[in-house]
Amino acid sequence: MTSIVLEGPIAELREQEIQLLFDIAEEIAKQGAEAEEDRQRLKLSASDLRDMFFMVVIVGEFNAGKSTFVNALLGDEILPTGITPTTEVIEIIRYGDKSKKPVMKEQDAIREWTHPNTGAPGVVIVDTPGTGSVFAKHERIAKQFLSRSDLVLFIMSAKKAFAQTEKLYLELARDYGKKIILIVNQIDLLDKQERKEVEAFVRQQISEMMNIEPPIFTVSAKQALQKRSGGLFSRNSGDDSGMDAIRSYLNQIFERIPPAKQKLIAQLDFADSMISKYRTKIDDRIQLIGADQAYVQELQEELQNQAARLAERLDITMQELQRVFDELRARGRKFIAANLTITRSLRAPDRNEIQEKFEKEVIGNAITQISDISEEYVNAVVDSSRRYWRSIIERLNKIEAVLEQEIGTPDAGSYAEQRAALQTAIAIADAELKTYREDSLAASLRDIFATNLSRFTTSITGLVVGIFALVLGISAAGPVTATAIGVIGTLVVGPALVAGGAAGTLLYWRKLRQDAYDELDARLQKLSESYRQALQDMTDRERTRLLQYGQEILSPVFSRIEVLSKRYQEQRAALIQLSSKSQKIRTELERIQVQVETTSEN
Ligand SMILES: Nc1nc2c(ncn2[C@@H]2O[C@H](COP(=O)(O)OP(=O)(O)OP(=O)(O)O)[C@@H](O)[C@H]2O)c(=O)[nH]1
Ligand SMILES: [Mg+2]
Repeated sequence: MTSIVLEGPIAELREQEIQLLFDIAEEIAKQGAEAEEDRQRLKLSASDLRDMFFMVVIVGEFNAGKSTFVNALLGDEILPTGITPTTEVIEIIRYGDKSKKPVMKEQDAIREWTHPNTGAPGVVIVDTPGTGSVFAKHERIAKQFLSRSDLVLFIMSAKKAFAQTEKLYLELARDYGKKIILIVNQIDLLDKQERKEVEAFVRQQISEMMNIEPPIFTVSAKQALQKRSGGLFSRNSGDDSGMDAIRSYLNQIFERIPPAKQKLIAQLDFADSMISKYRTKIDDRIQLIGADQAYVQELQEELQNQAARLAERLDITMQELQRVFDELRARGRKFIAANLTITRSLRAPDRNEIQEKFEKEVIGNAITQISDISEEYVNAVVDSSRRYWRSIIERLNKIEAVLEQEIGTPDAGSYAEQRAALQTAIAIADAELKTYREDSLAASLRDIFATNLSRFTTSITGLVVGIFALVLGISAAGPVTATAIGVIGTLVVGPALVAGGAAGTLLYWRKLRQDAYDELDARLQKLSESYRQALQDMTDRERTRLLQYGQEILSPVFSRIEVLSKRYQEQRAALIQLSSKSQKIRTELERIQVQVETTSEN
């Protein structure tokens, strides 16, 4: 096999470029199966760089005249041509002795020839089965050669320009960053006017559809072949087939920059196209995951806000309750001051009358107020919790929708896990939401409050009535409550009653009232405490529920998203680094003068 031996700086650059191609292949391996094809291409490119031949690949629709064109370039009719789909294998023509027999390779998918007219040592011409032909079984290999190519000659028939499959191959070549030359063949079948029209049409189509502007040539491969002017780079054969213009263009390409350097540049272009392809992919993912993270942040903030709102709301409620209790206290004191007096005691009031009076004047509508306020709080908590859980579910669903776009990517595995975790999170949030529907929270609190209140009413009226009964000796109205006896007994009754005398009596009554005030305060304090406690407990339970959900259910979901995001950032950084390596090689490559020596080896 003939190959180019490189020496000096360009040999060093070749090594760097081979390394770069391998590094890219390794980096994109992280993208899993979807990158497998590209990885193979990169490795092939690297090994092509070792062989160091410049590969000119001919592609186009079947019957466009590709094989005829190659024969015309060689000035030798070695490849089969015909009006039916003809080329069945990839035909590789290397530089070398023509007398060698062609060799079949790669399970008969490739046939290798040698011919002295490939143009220069190191230049290889590759003819492919036509796109859209019955031999598309070799399509995969044809595409492989397209990706390895250093120069693509795209042949179209003047009679049938721009078939669908042609467009696909052109796009592929463009996306690989290949240098493309477009050749409109069979122009002998058109008159002068038609040629112009076809050329204009092709130029317009390729610029509009592909957004590229490759050089376009028109040719009659058939006529060129008849002239038998051989050699890729032979000039001025003097035929009017259009082949001369193509040859001189190719000559220019190689004169300006020798094949070895072109090869390095072409493969560097390919490397760059791979880097940018995967950068786009990763950037897209970073954007997606960024959306996830934004939702996640919103969720976490929402969680904090919700807890803070609960605390705030509880404060306001407690203030409202306190006002009611304060009023209750003021009325209670007034009642005691007005009724627990010597004058009043002389009138010997009826026990039921006192109880009624106390309930009417002191308790009044406090019970309704208290239960209204607390009920309002419970309802507010239930409402906002409901809203909260609904918004959690909605946001989680959004994240799930984002994740769904990621299914089928190499990270599908971790996304599947992520989704499972999310679904669990959603199910739990759903269940939480349901608990409010059953309204058990409000009901249980209402029970607690009802019990508290009735206990209070009973005990405070019992206390007051008991004091009156004991002091005024109206126990005939009914039994004095044990509580009242207990309180009064230990506090004042005994010693005061014994004291006697006018001053003693006054003192006694003052002390009695003071004790009654204290007792009222203490009981109110206890009641208000029990309210605060019940509301606080409920609020705490709610907060715990939120925080626990945050820690146990949401955190794992979030941390996985963060891990993914970090991974993507790393991948992006790695690609950026590879890109700057490539840039460095390119700069070096453009600077050096290439010393090319050729040798033959086998
Ligand atoms: N008139 C005319 N016919 C041509 C020209 N070039 C090729 N042909 C004819 O077109 C037919 C197809 O040519 P091929 O070279 O086999 O075409 P191909 O693109 O290699 O076709 P596949 O191998 O099937 O993909 C043959 O009959 C050729 O003789 C040309 O410039 N003018
Ligand atoms: Mg052919």
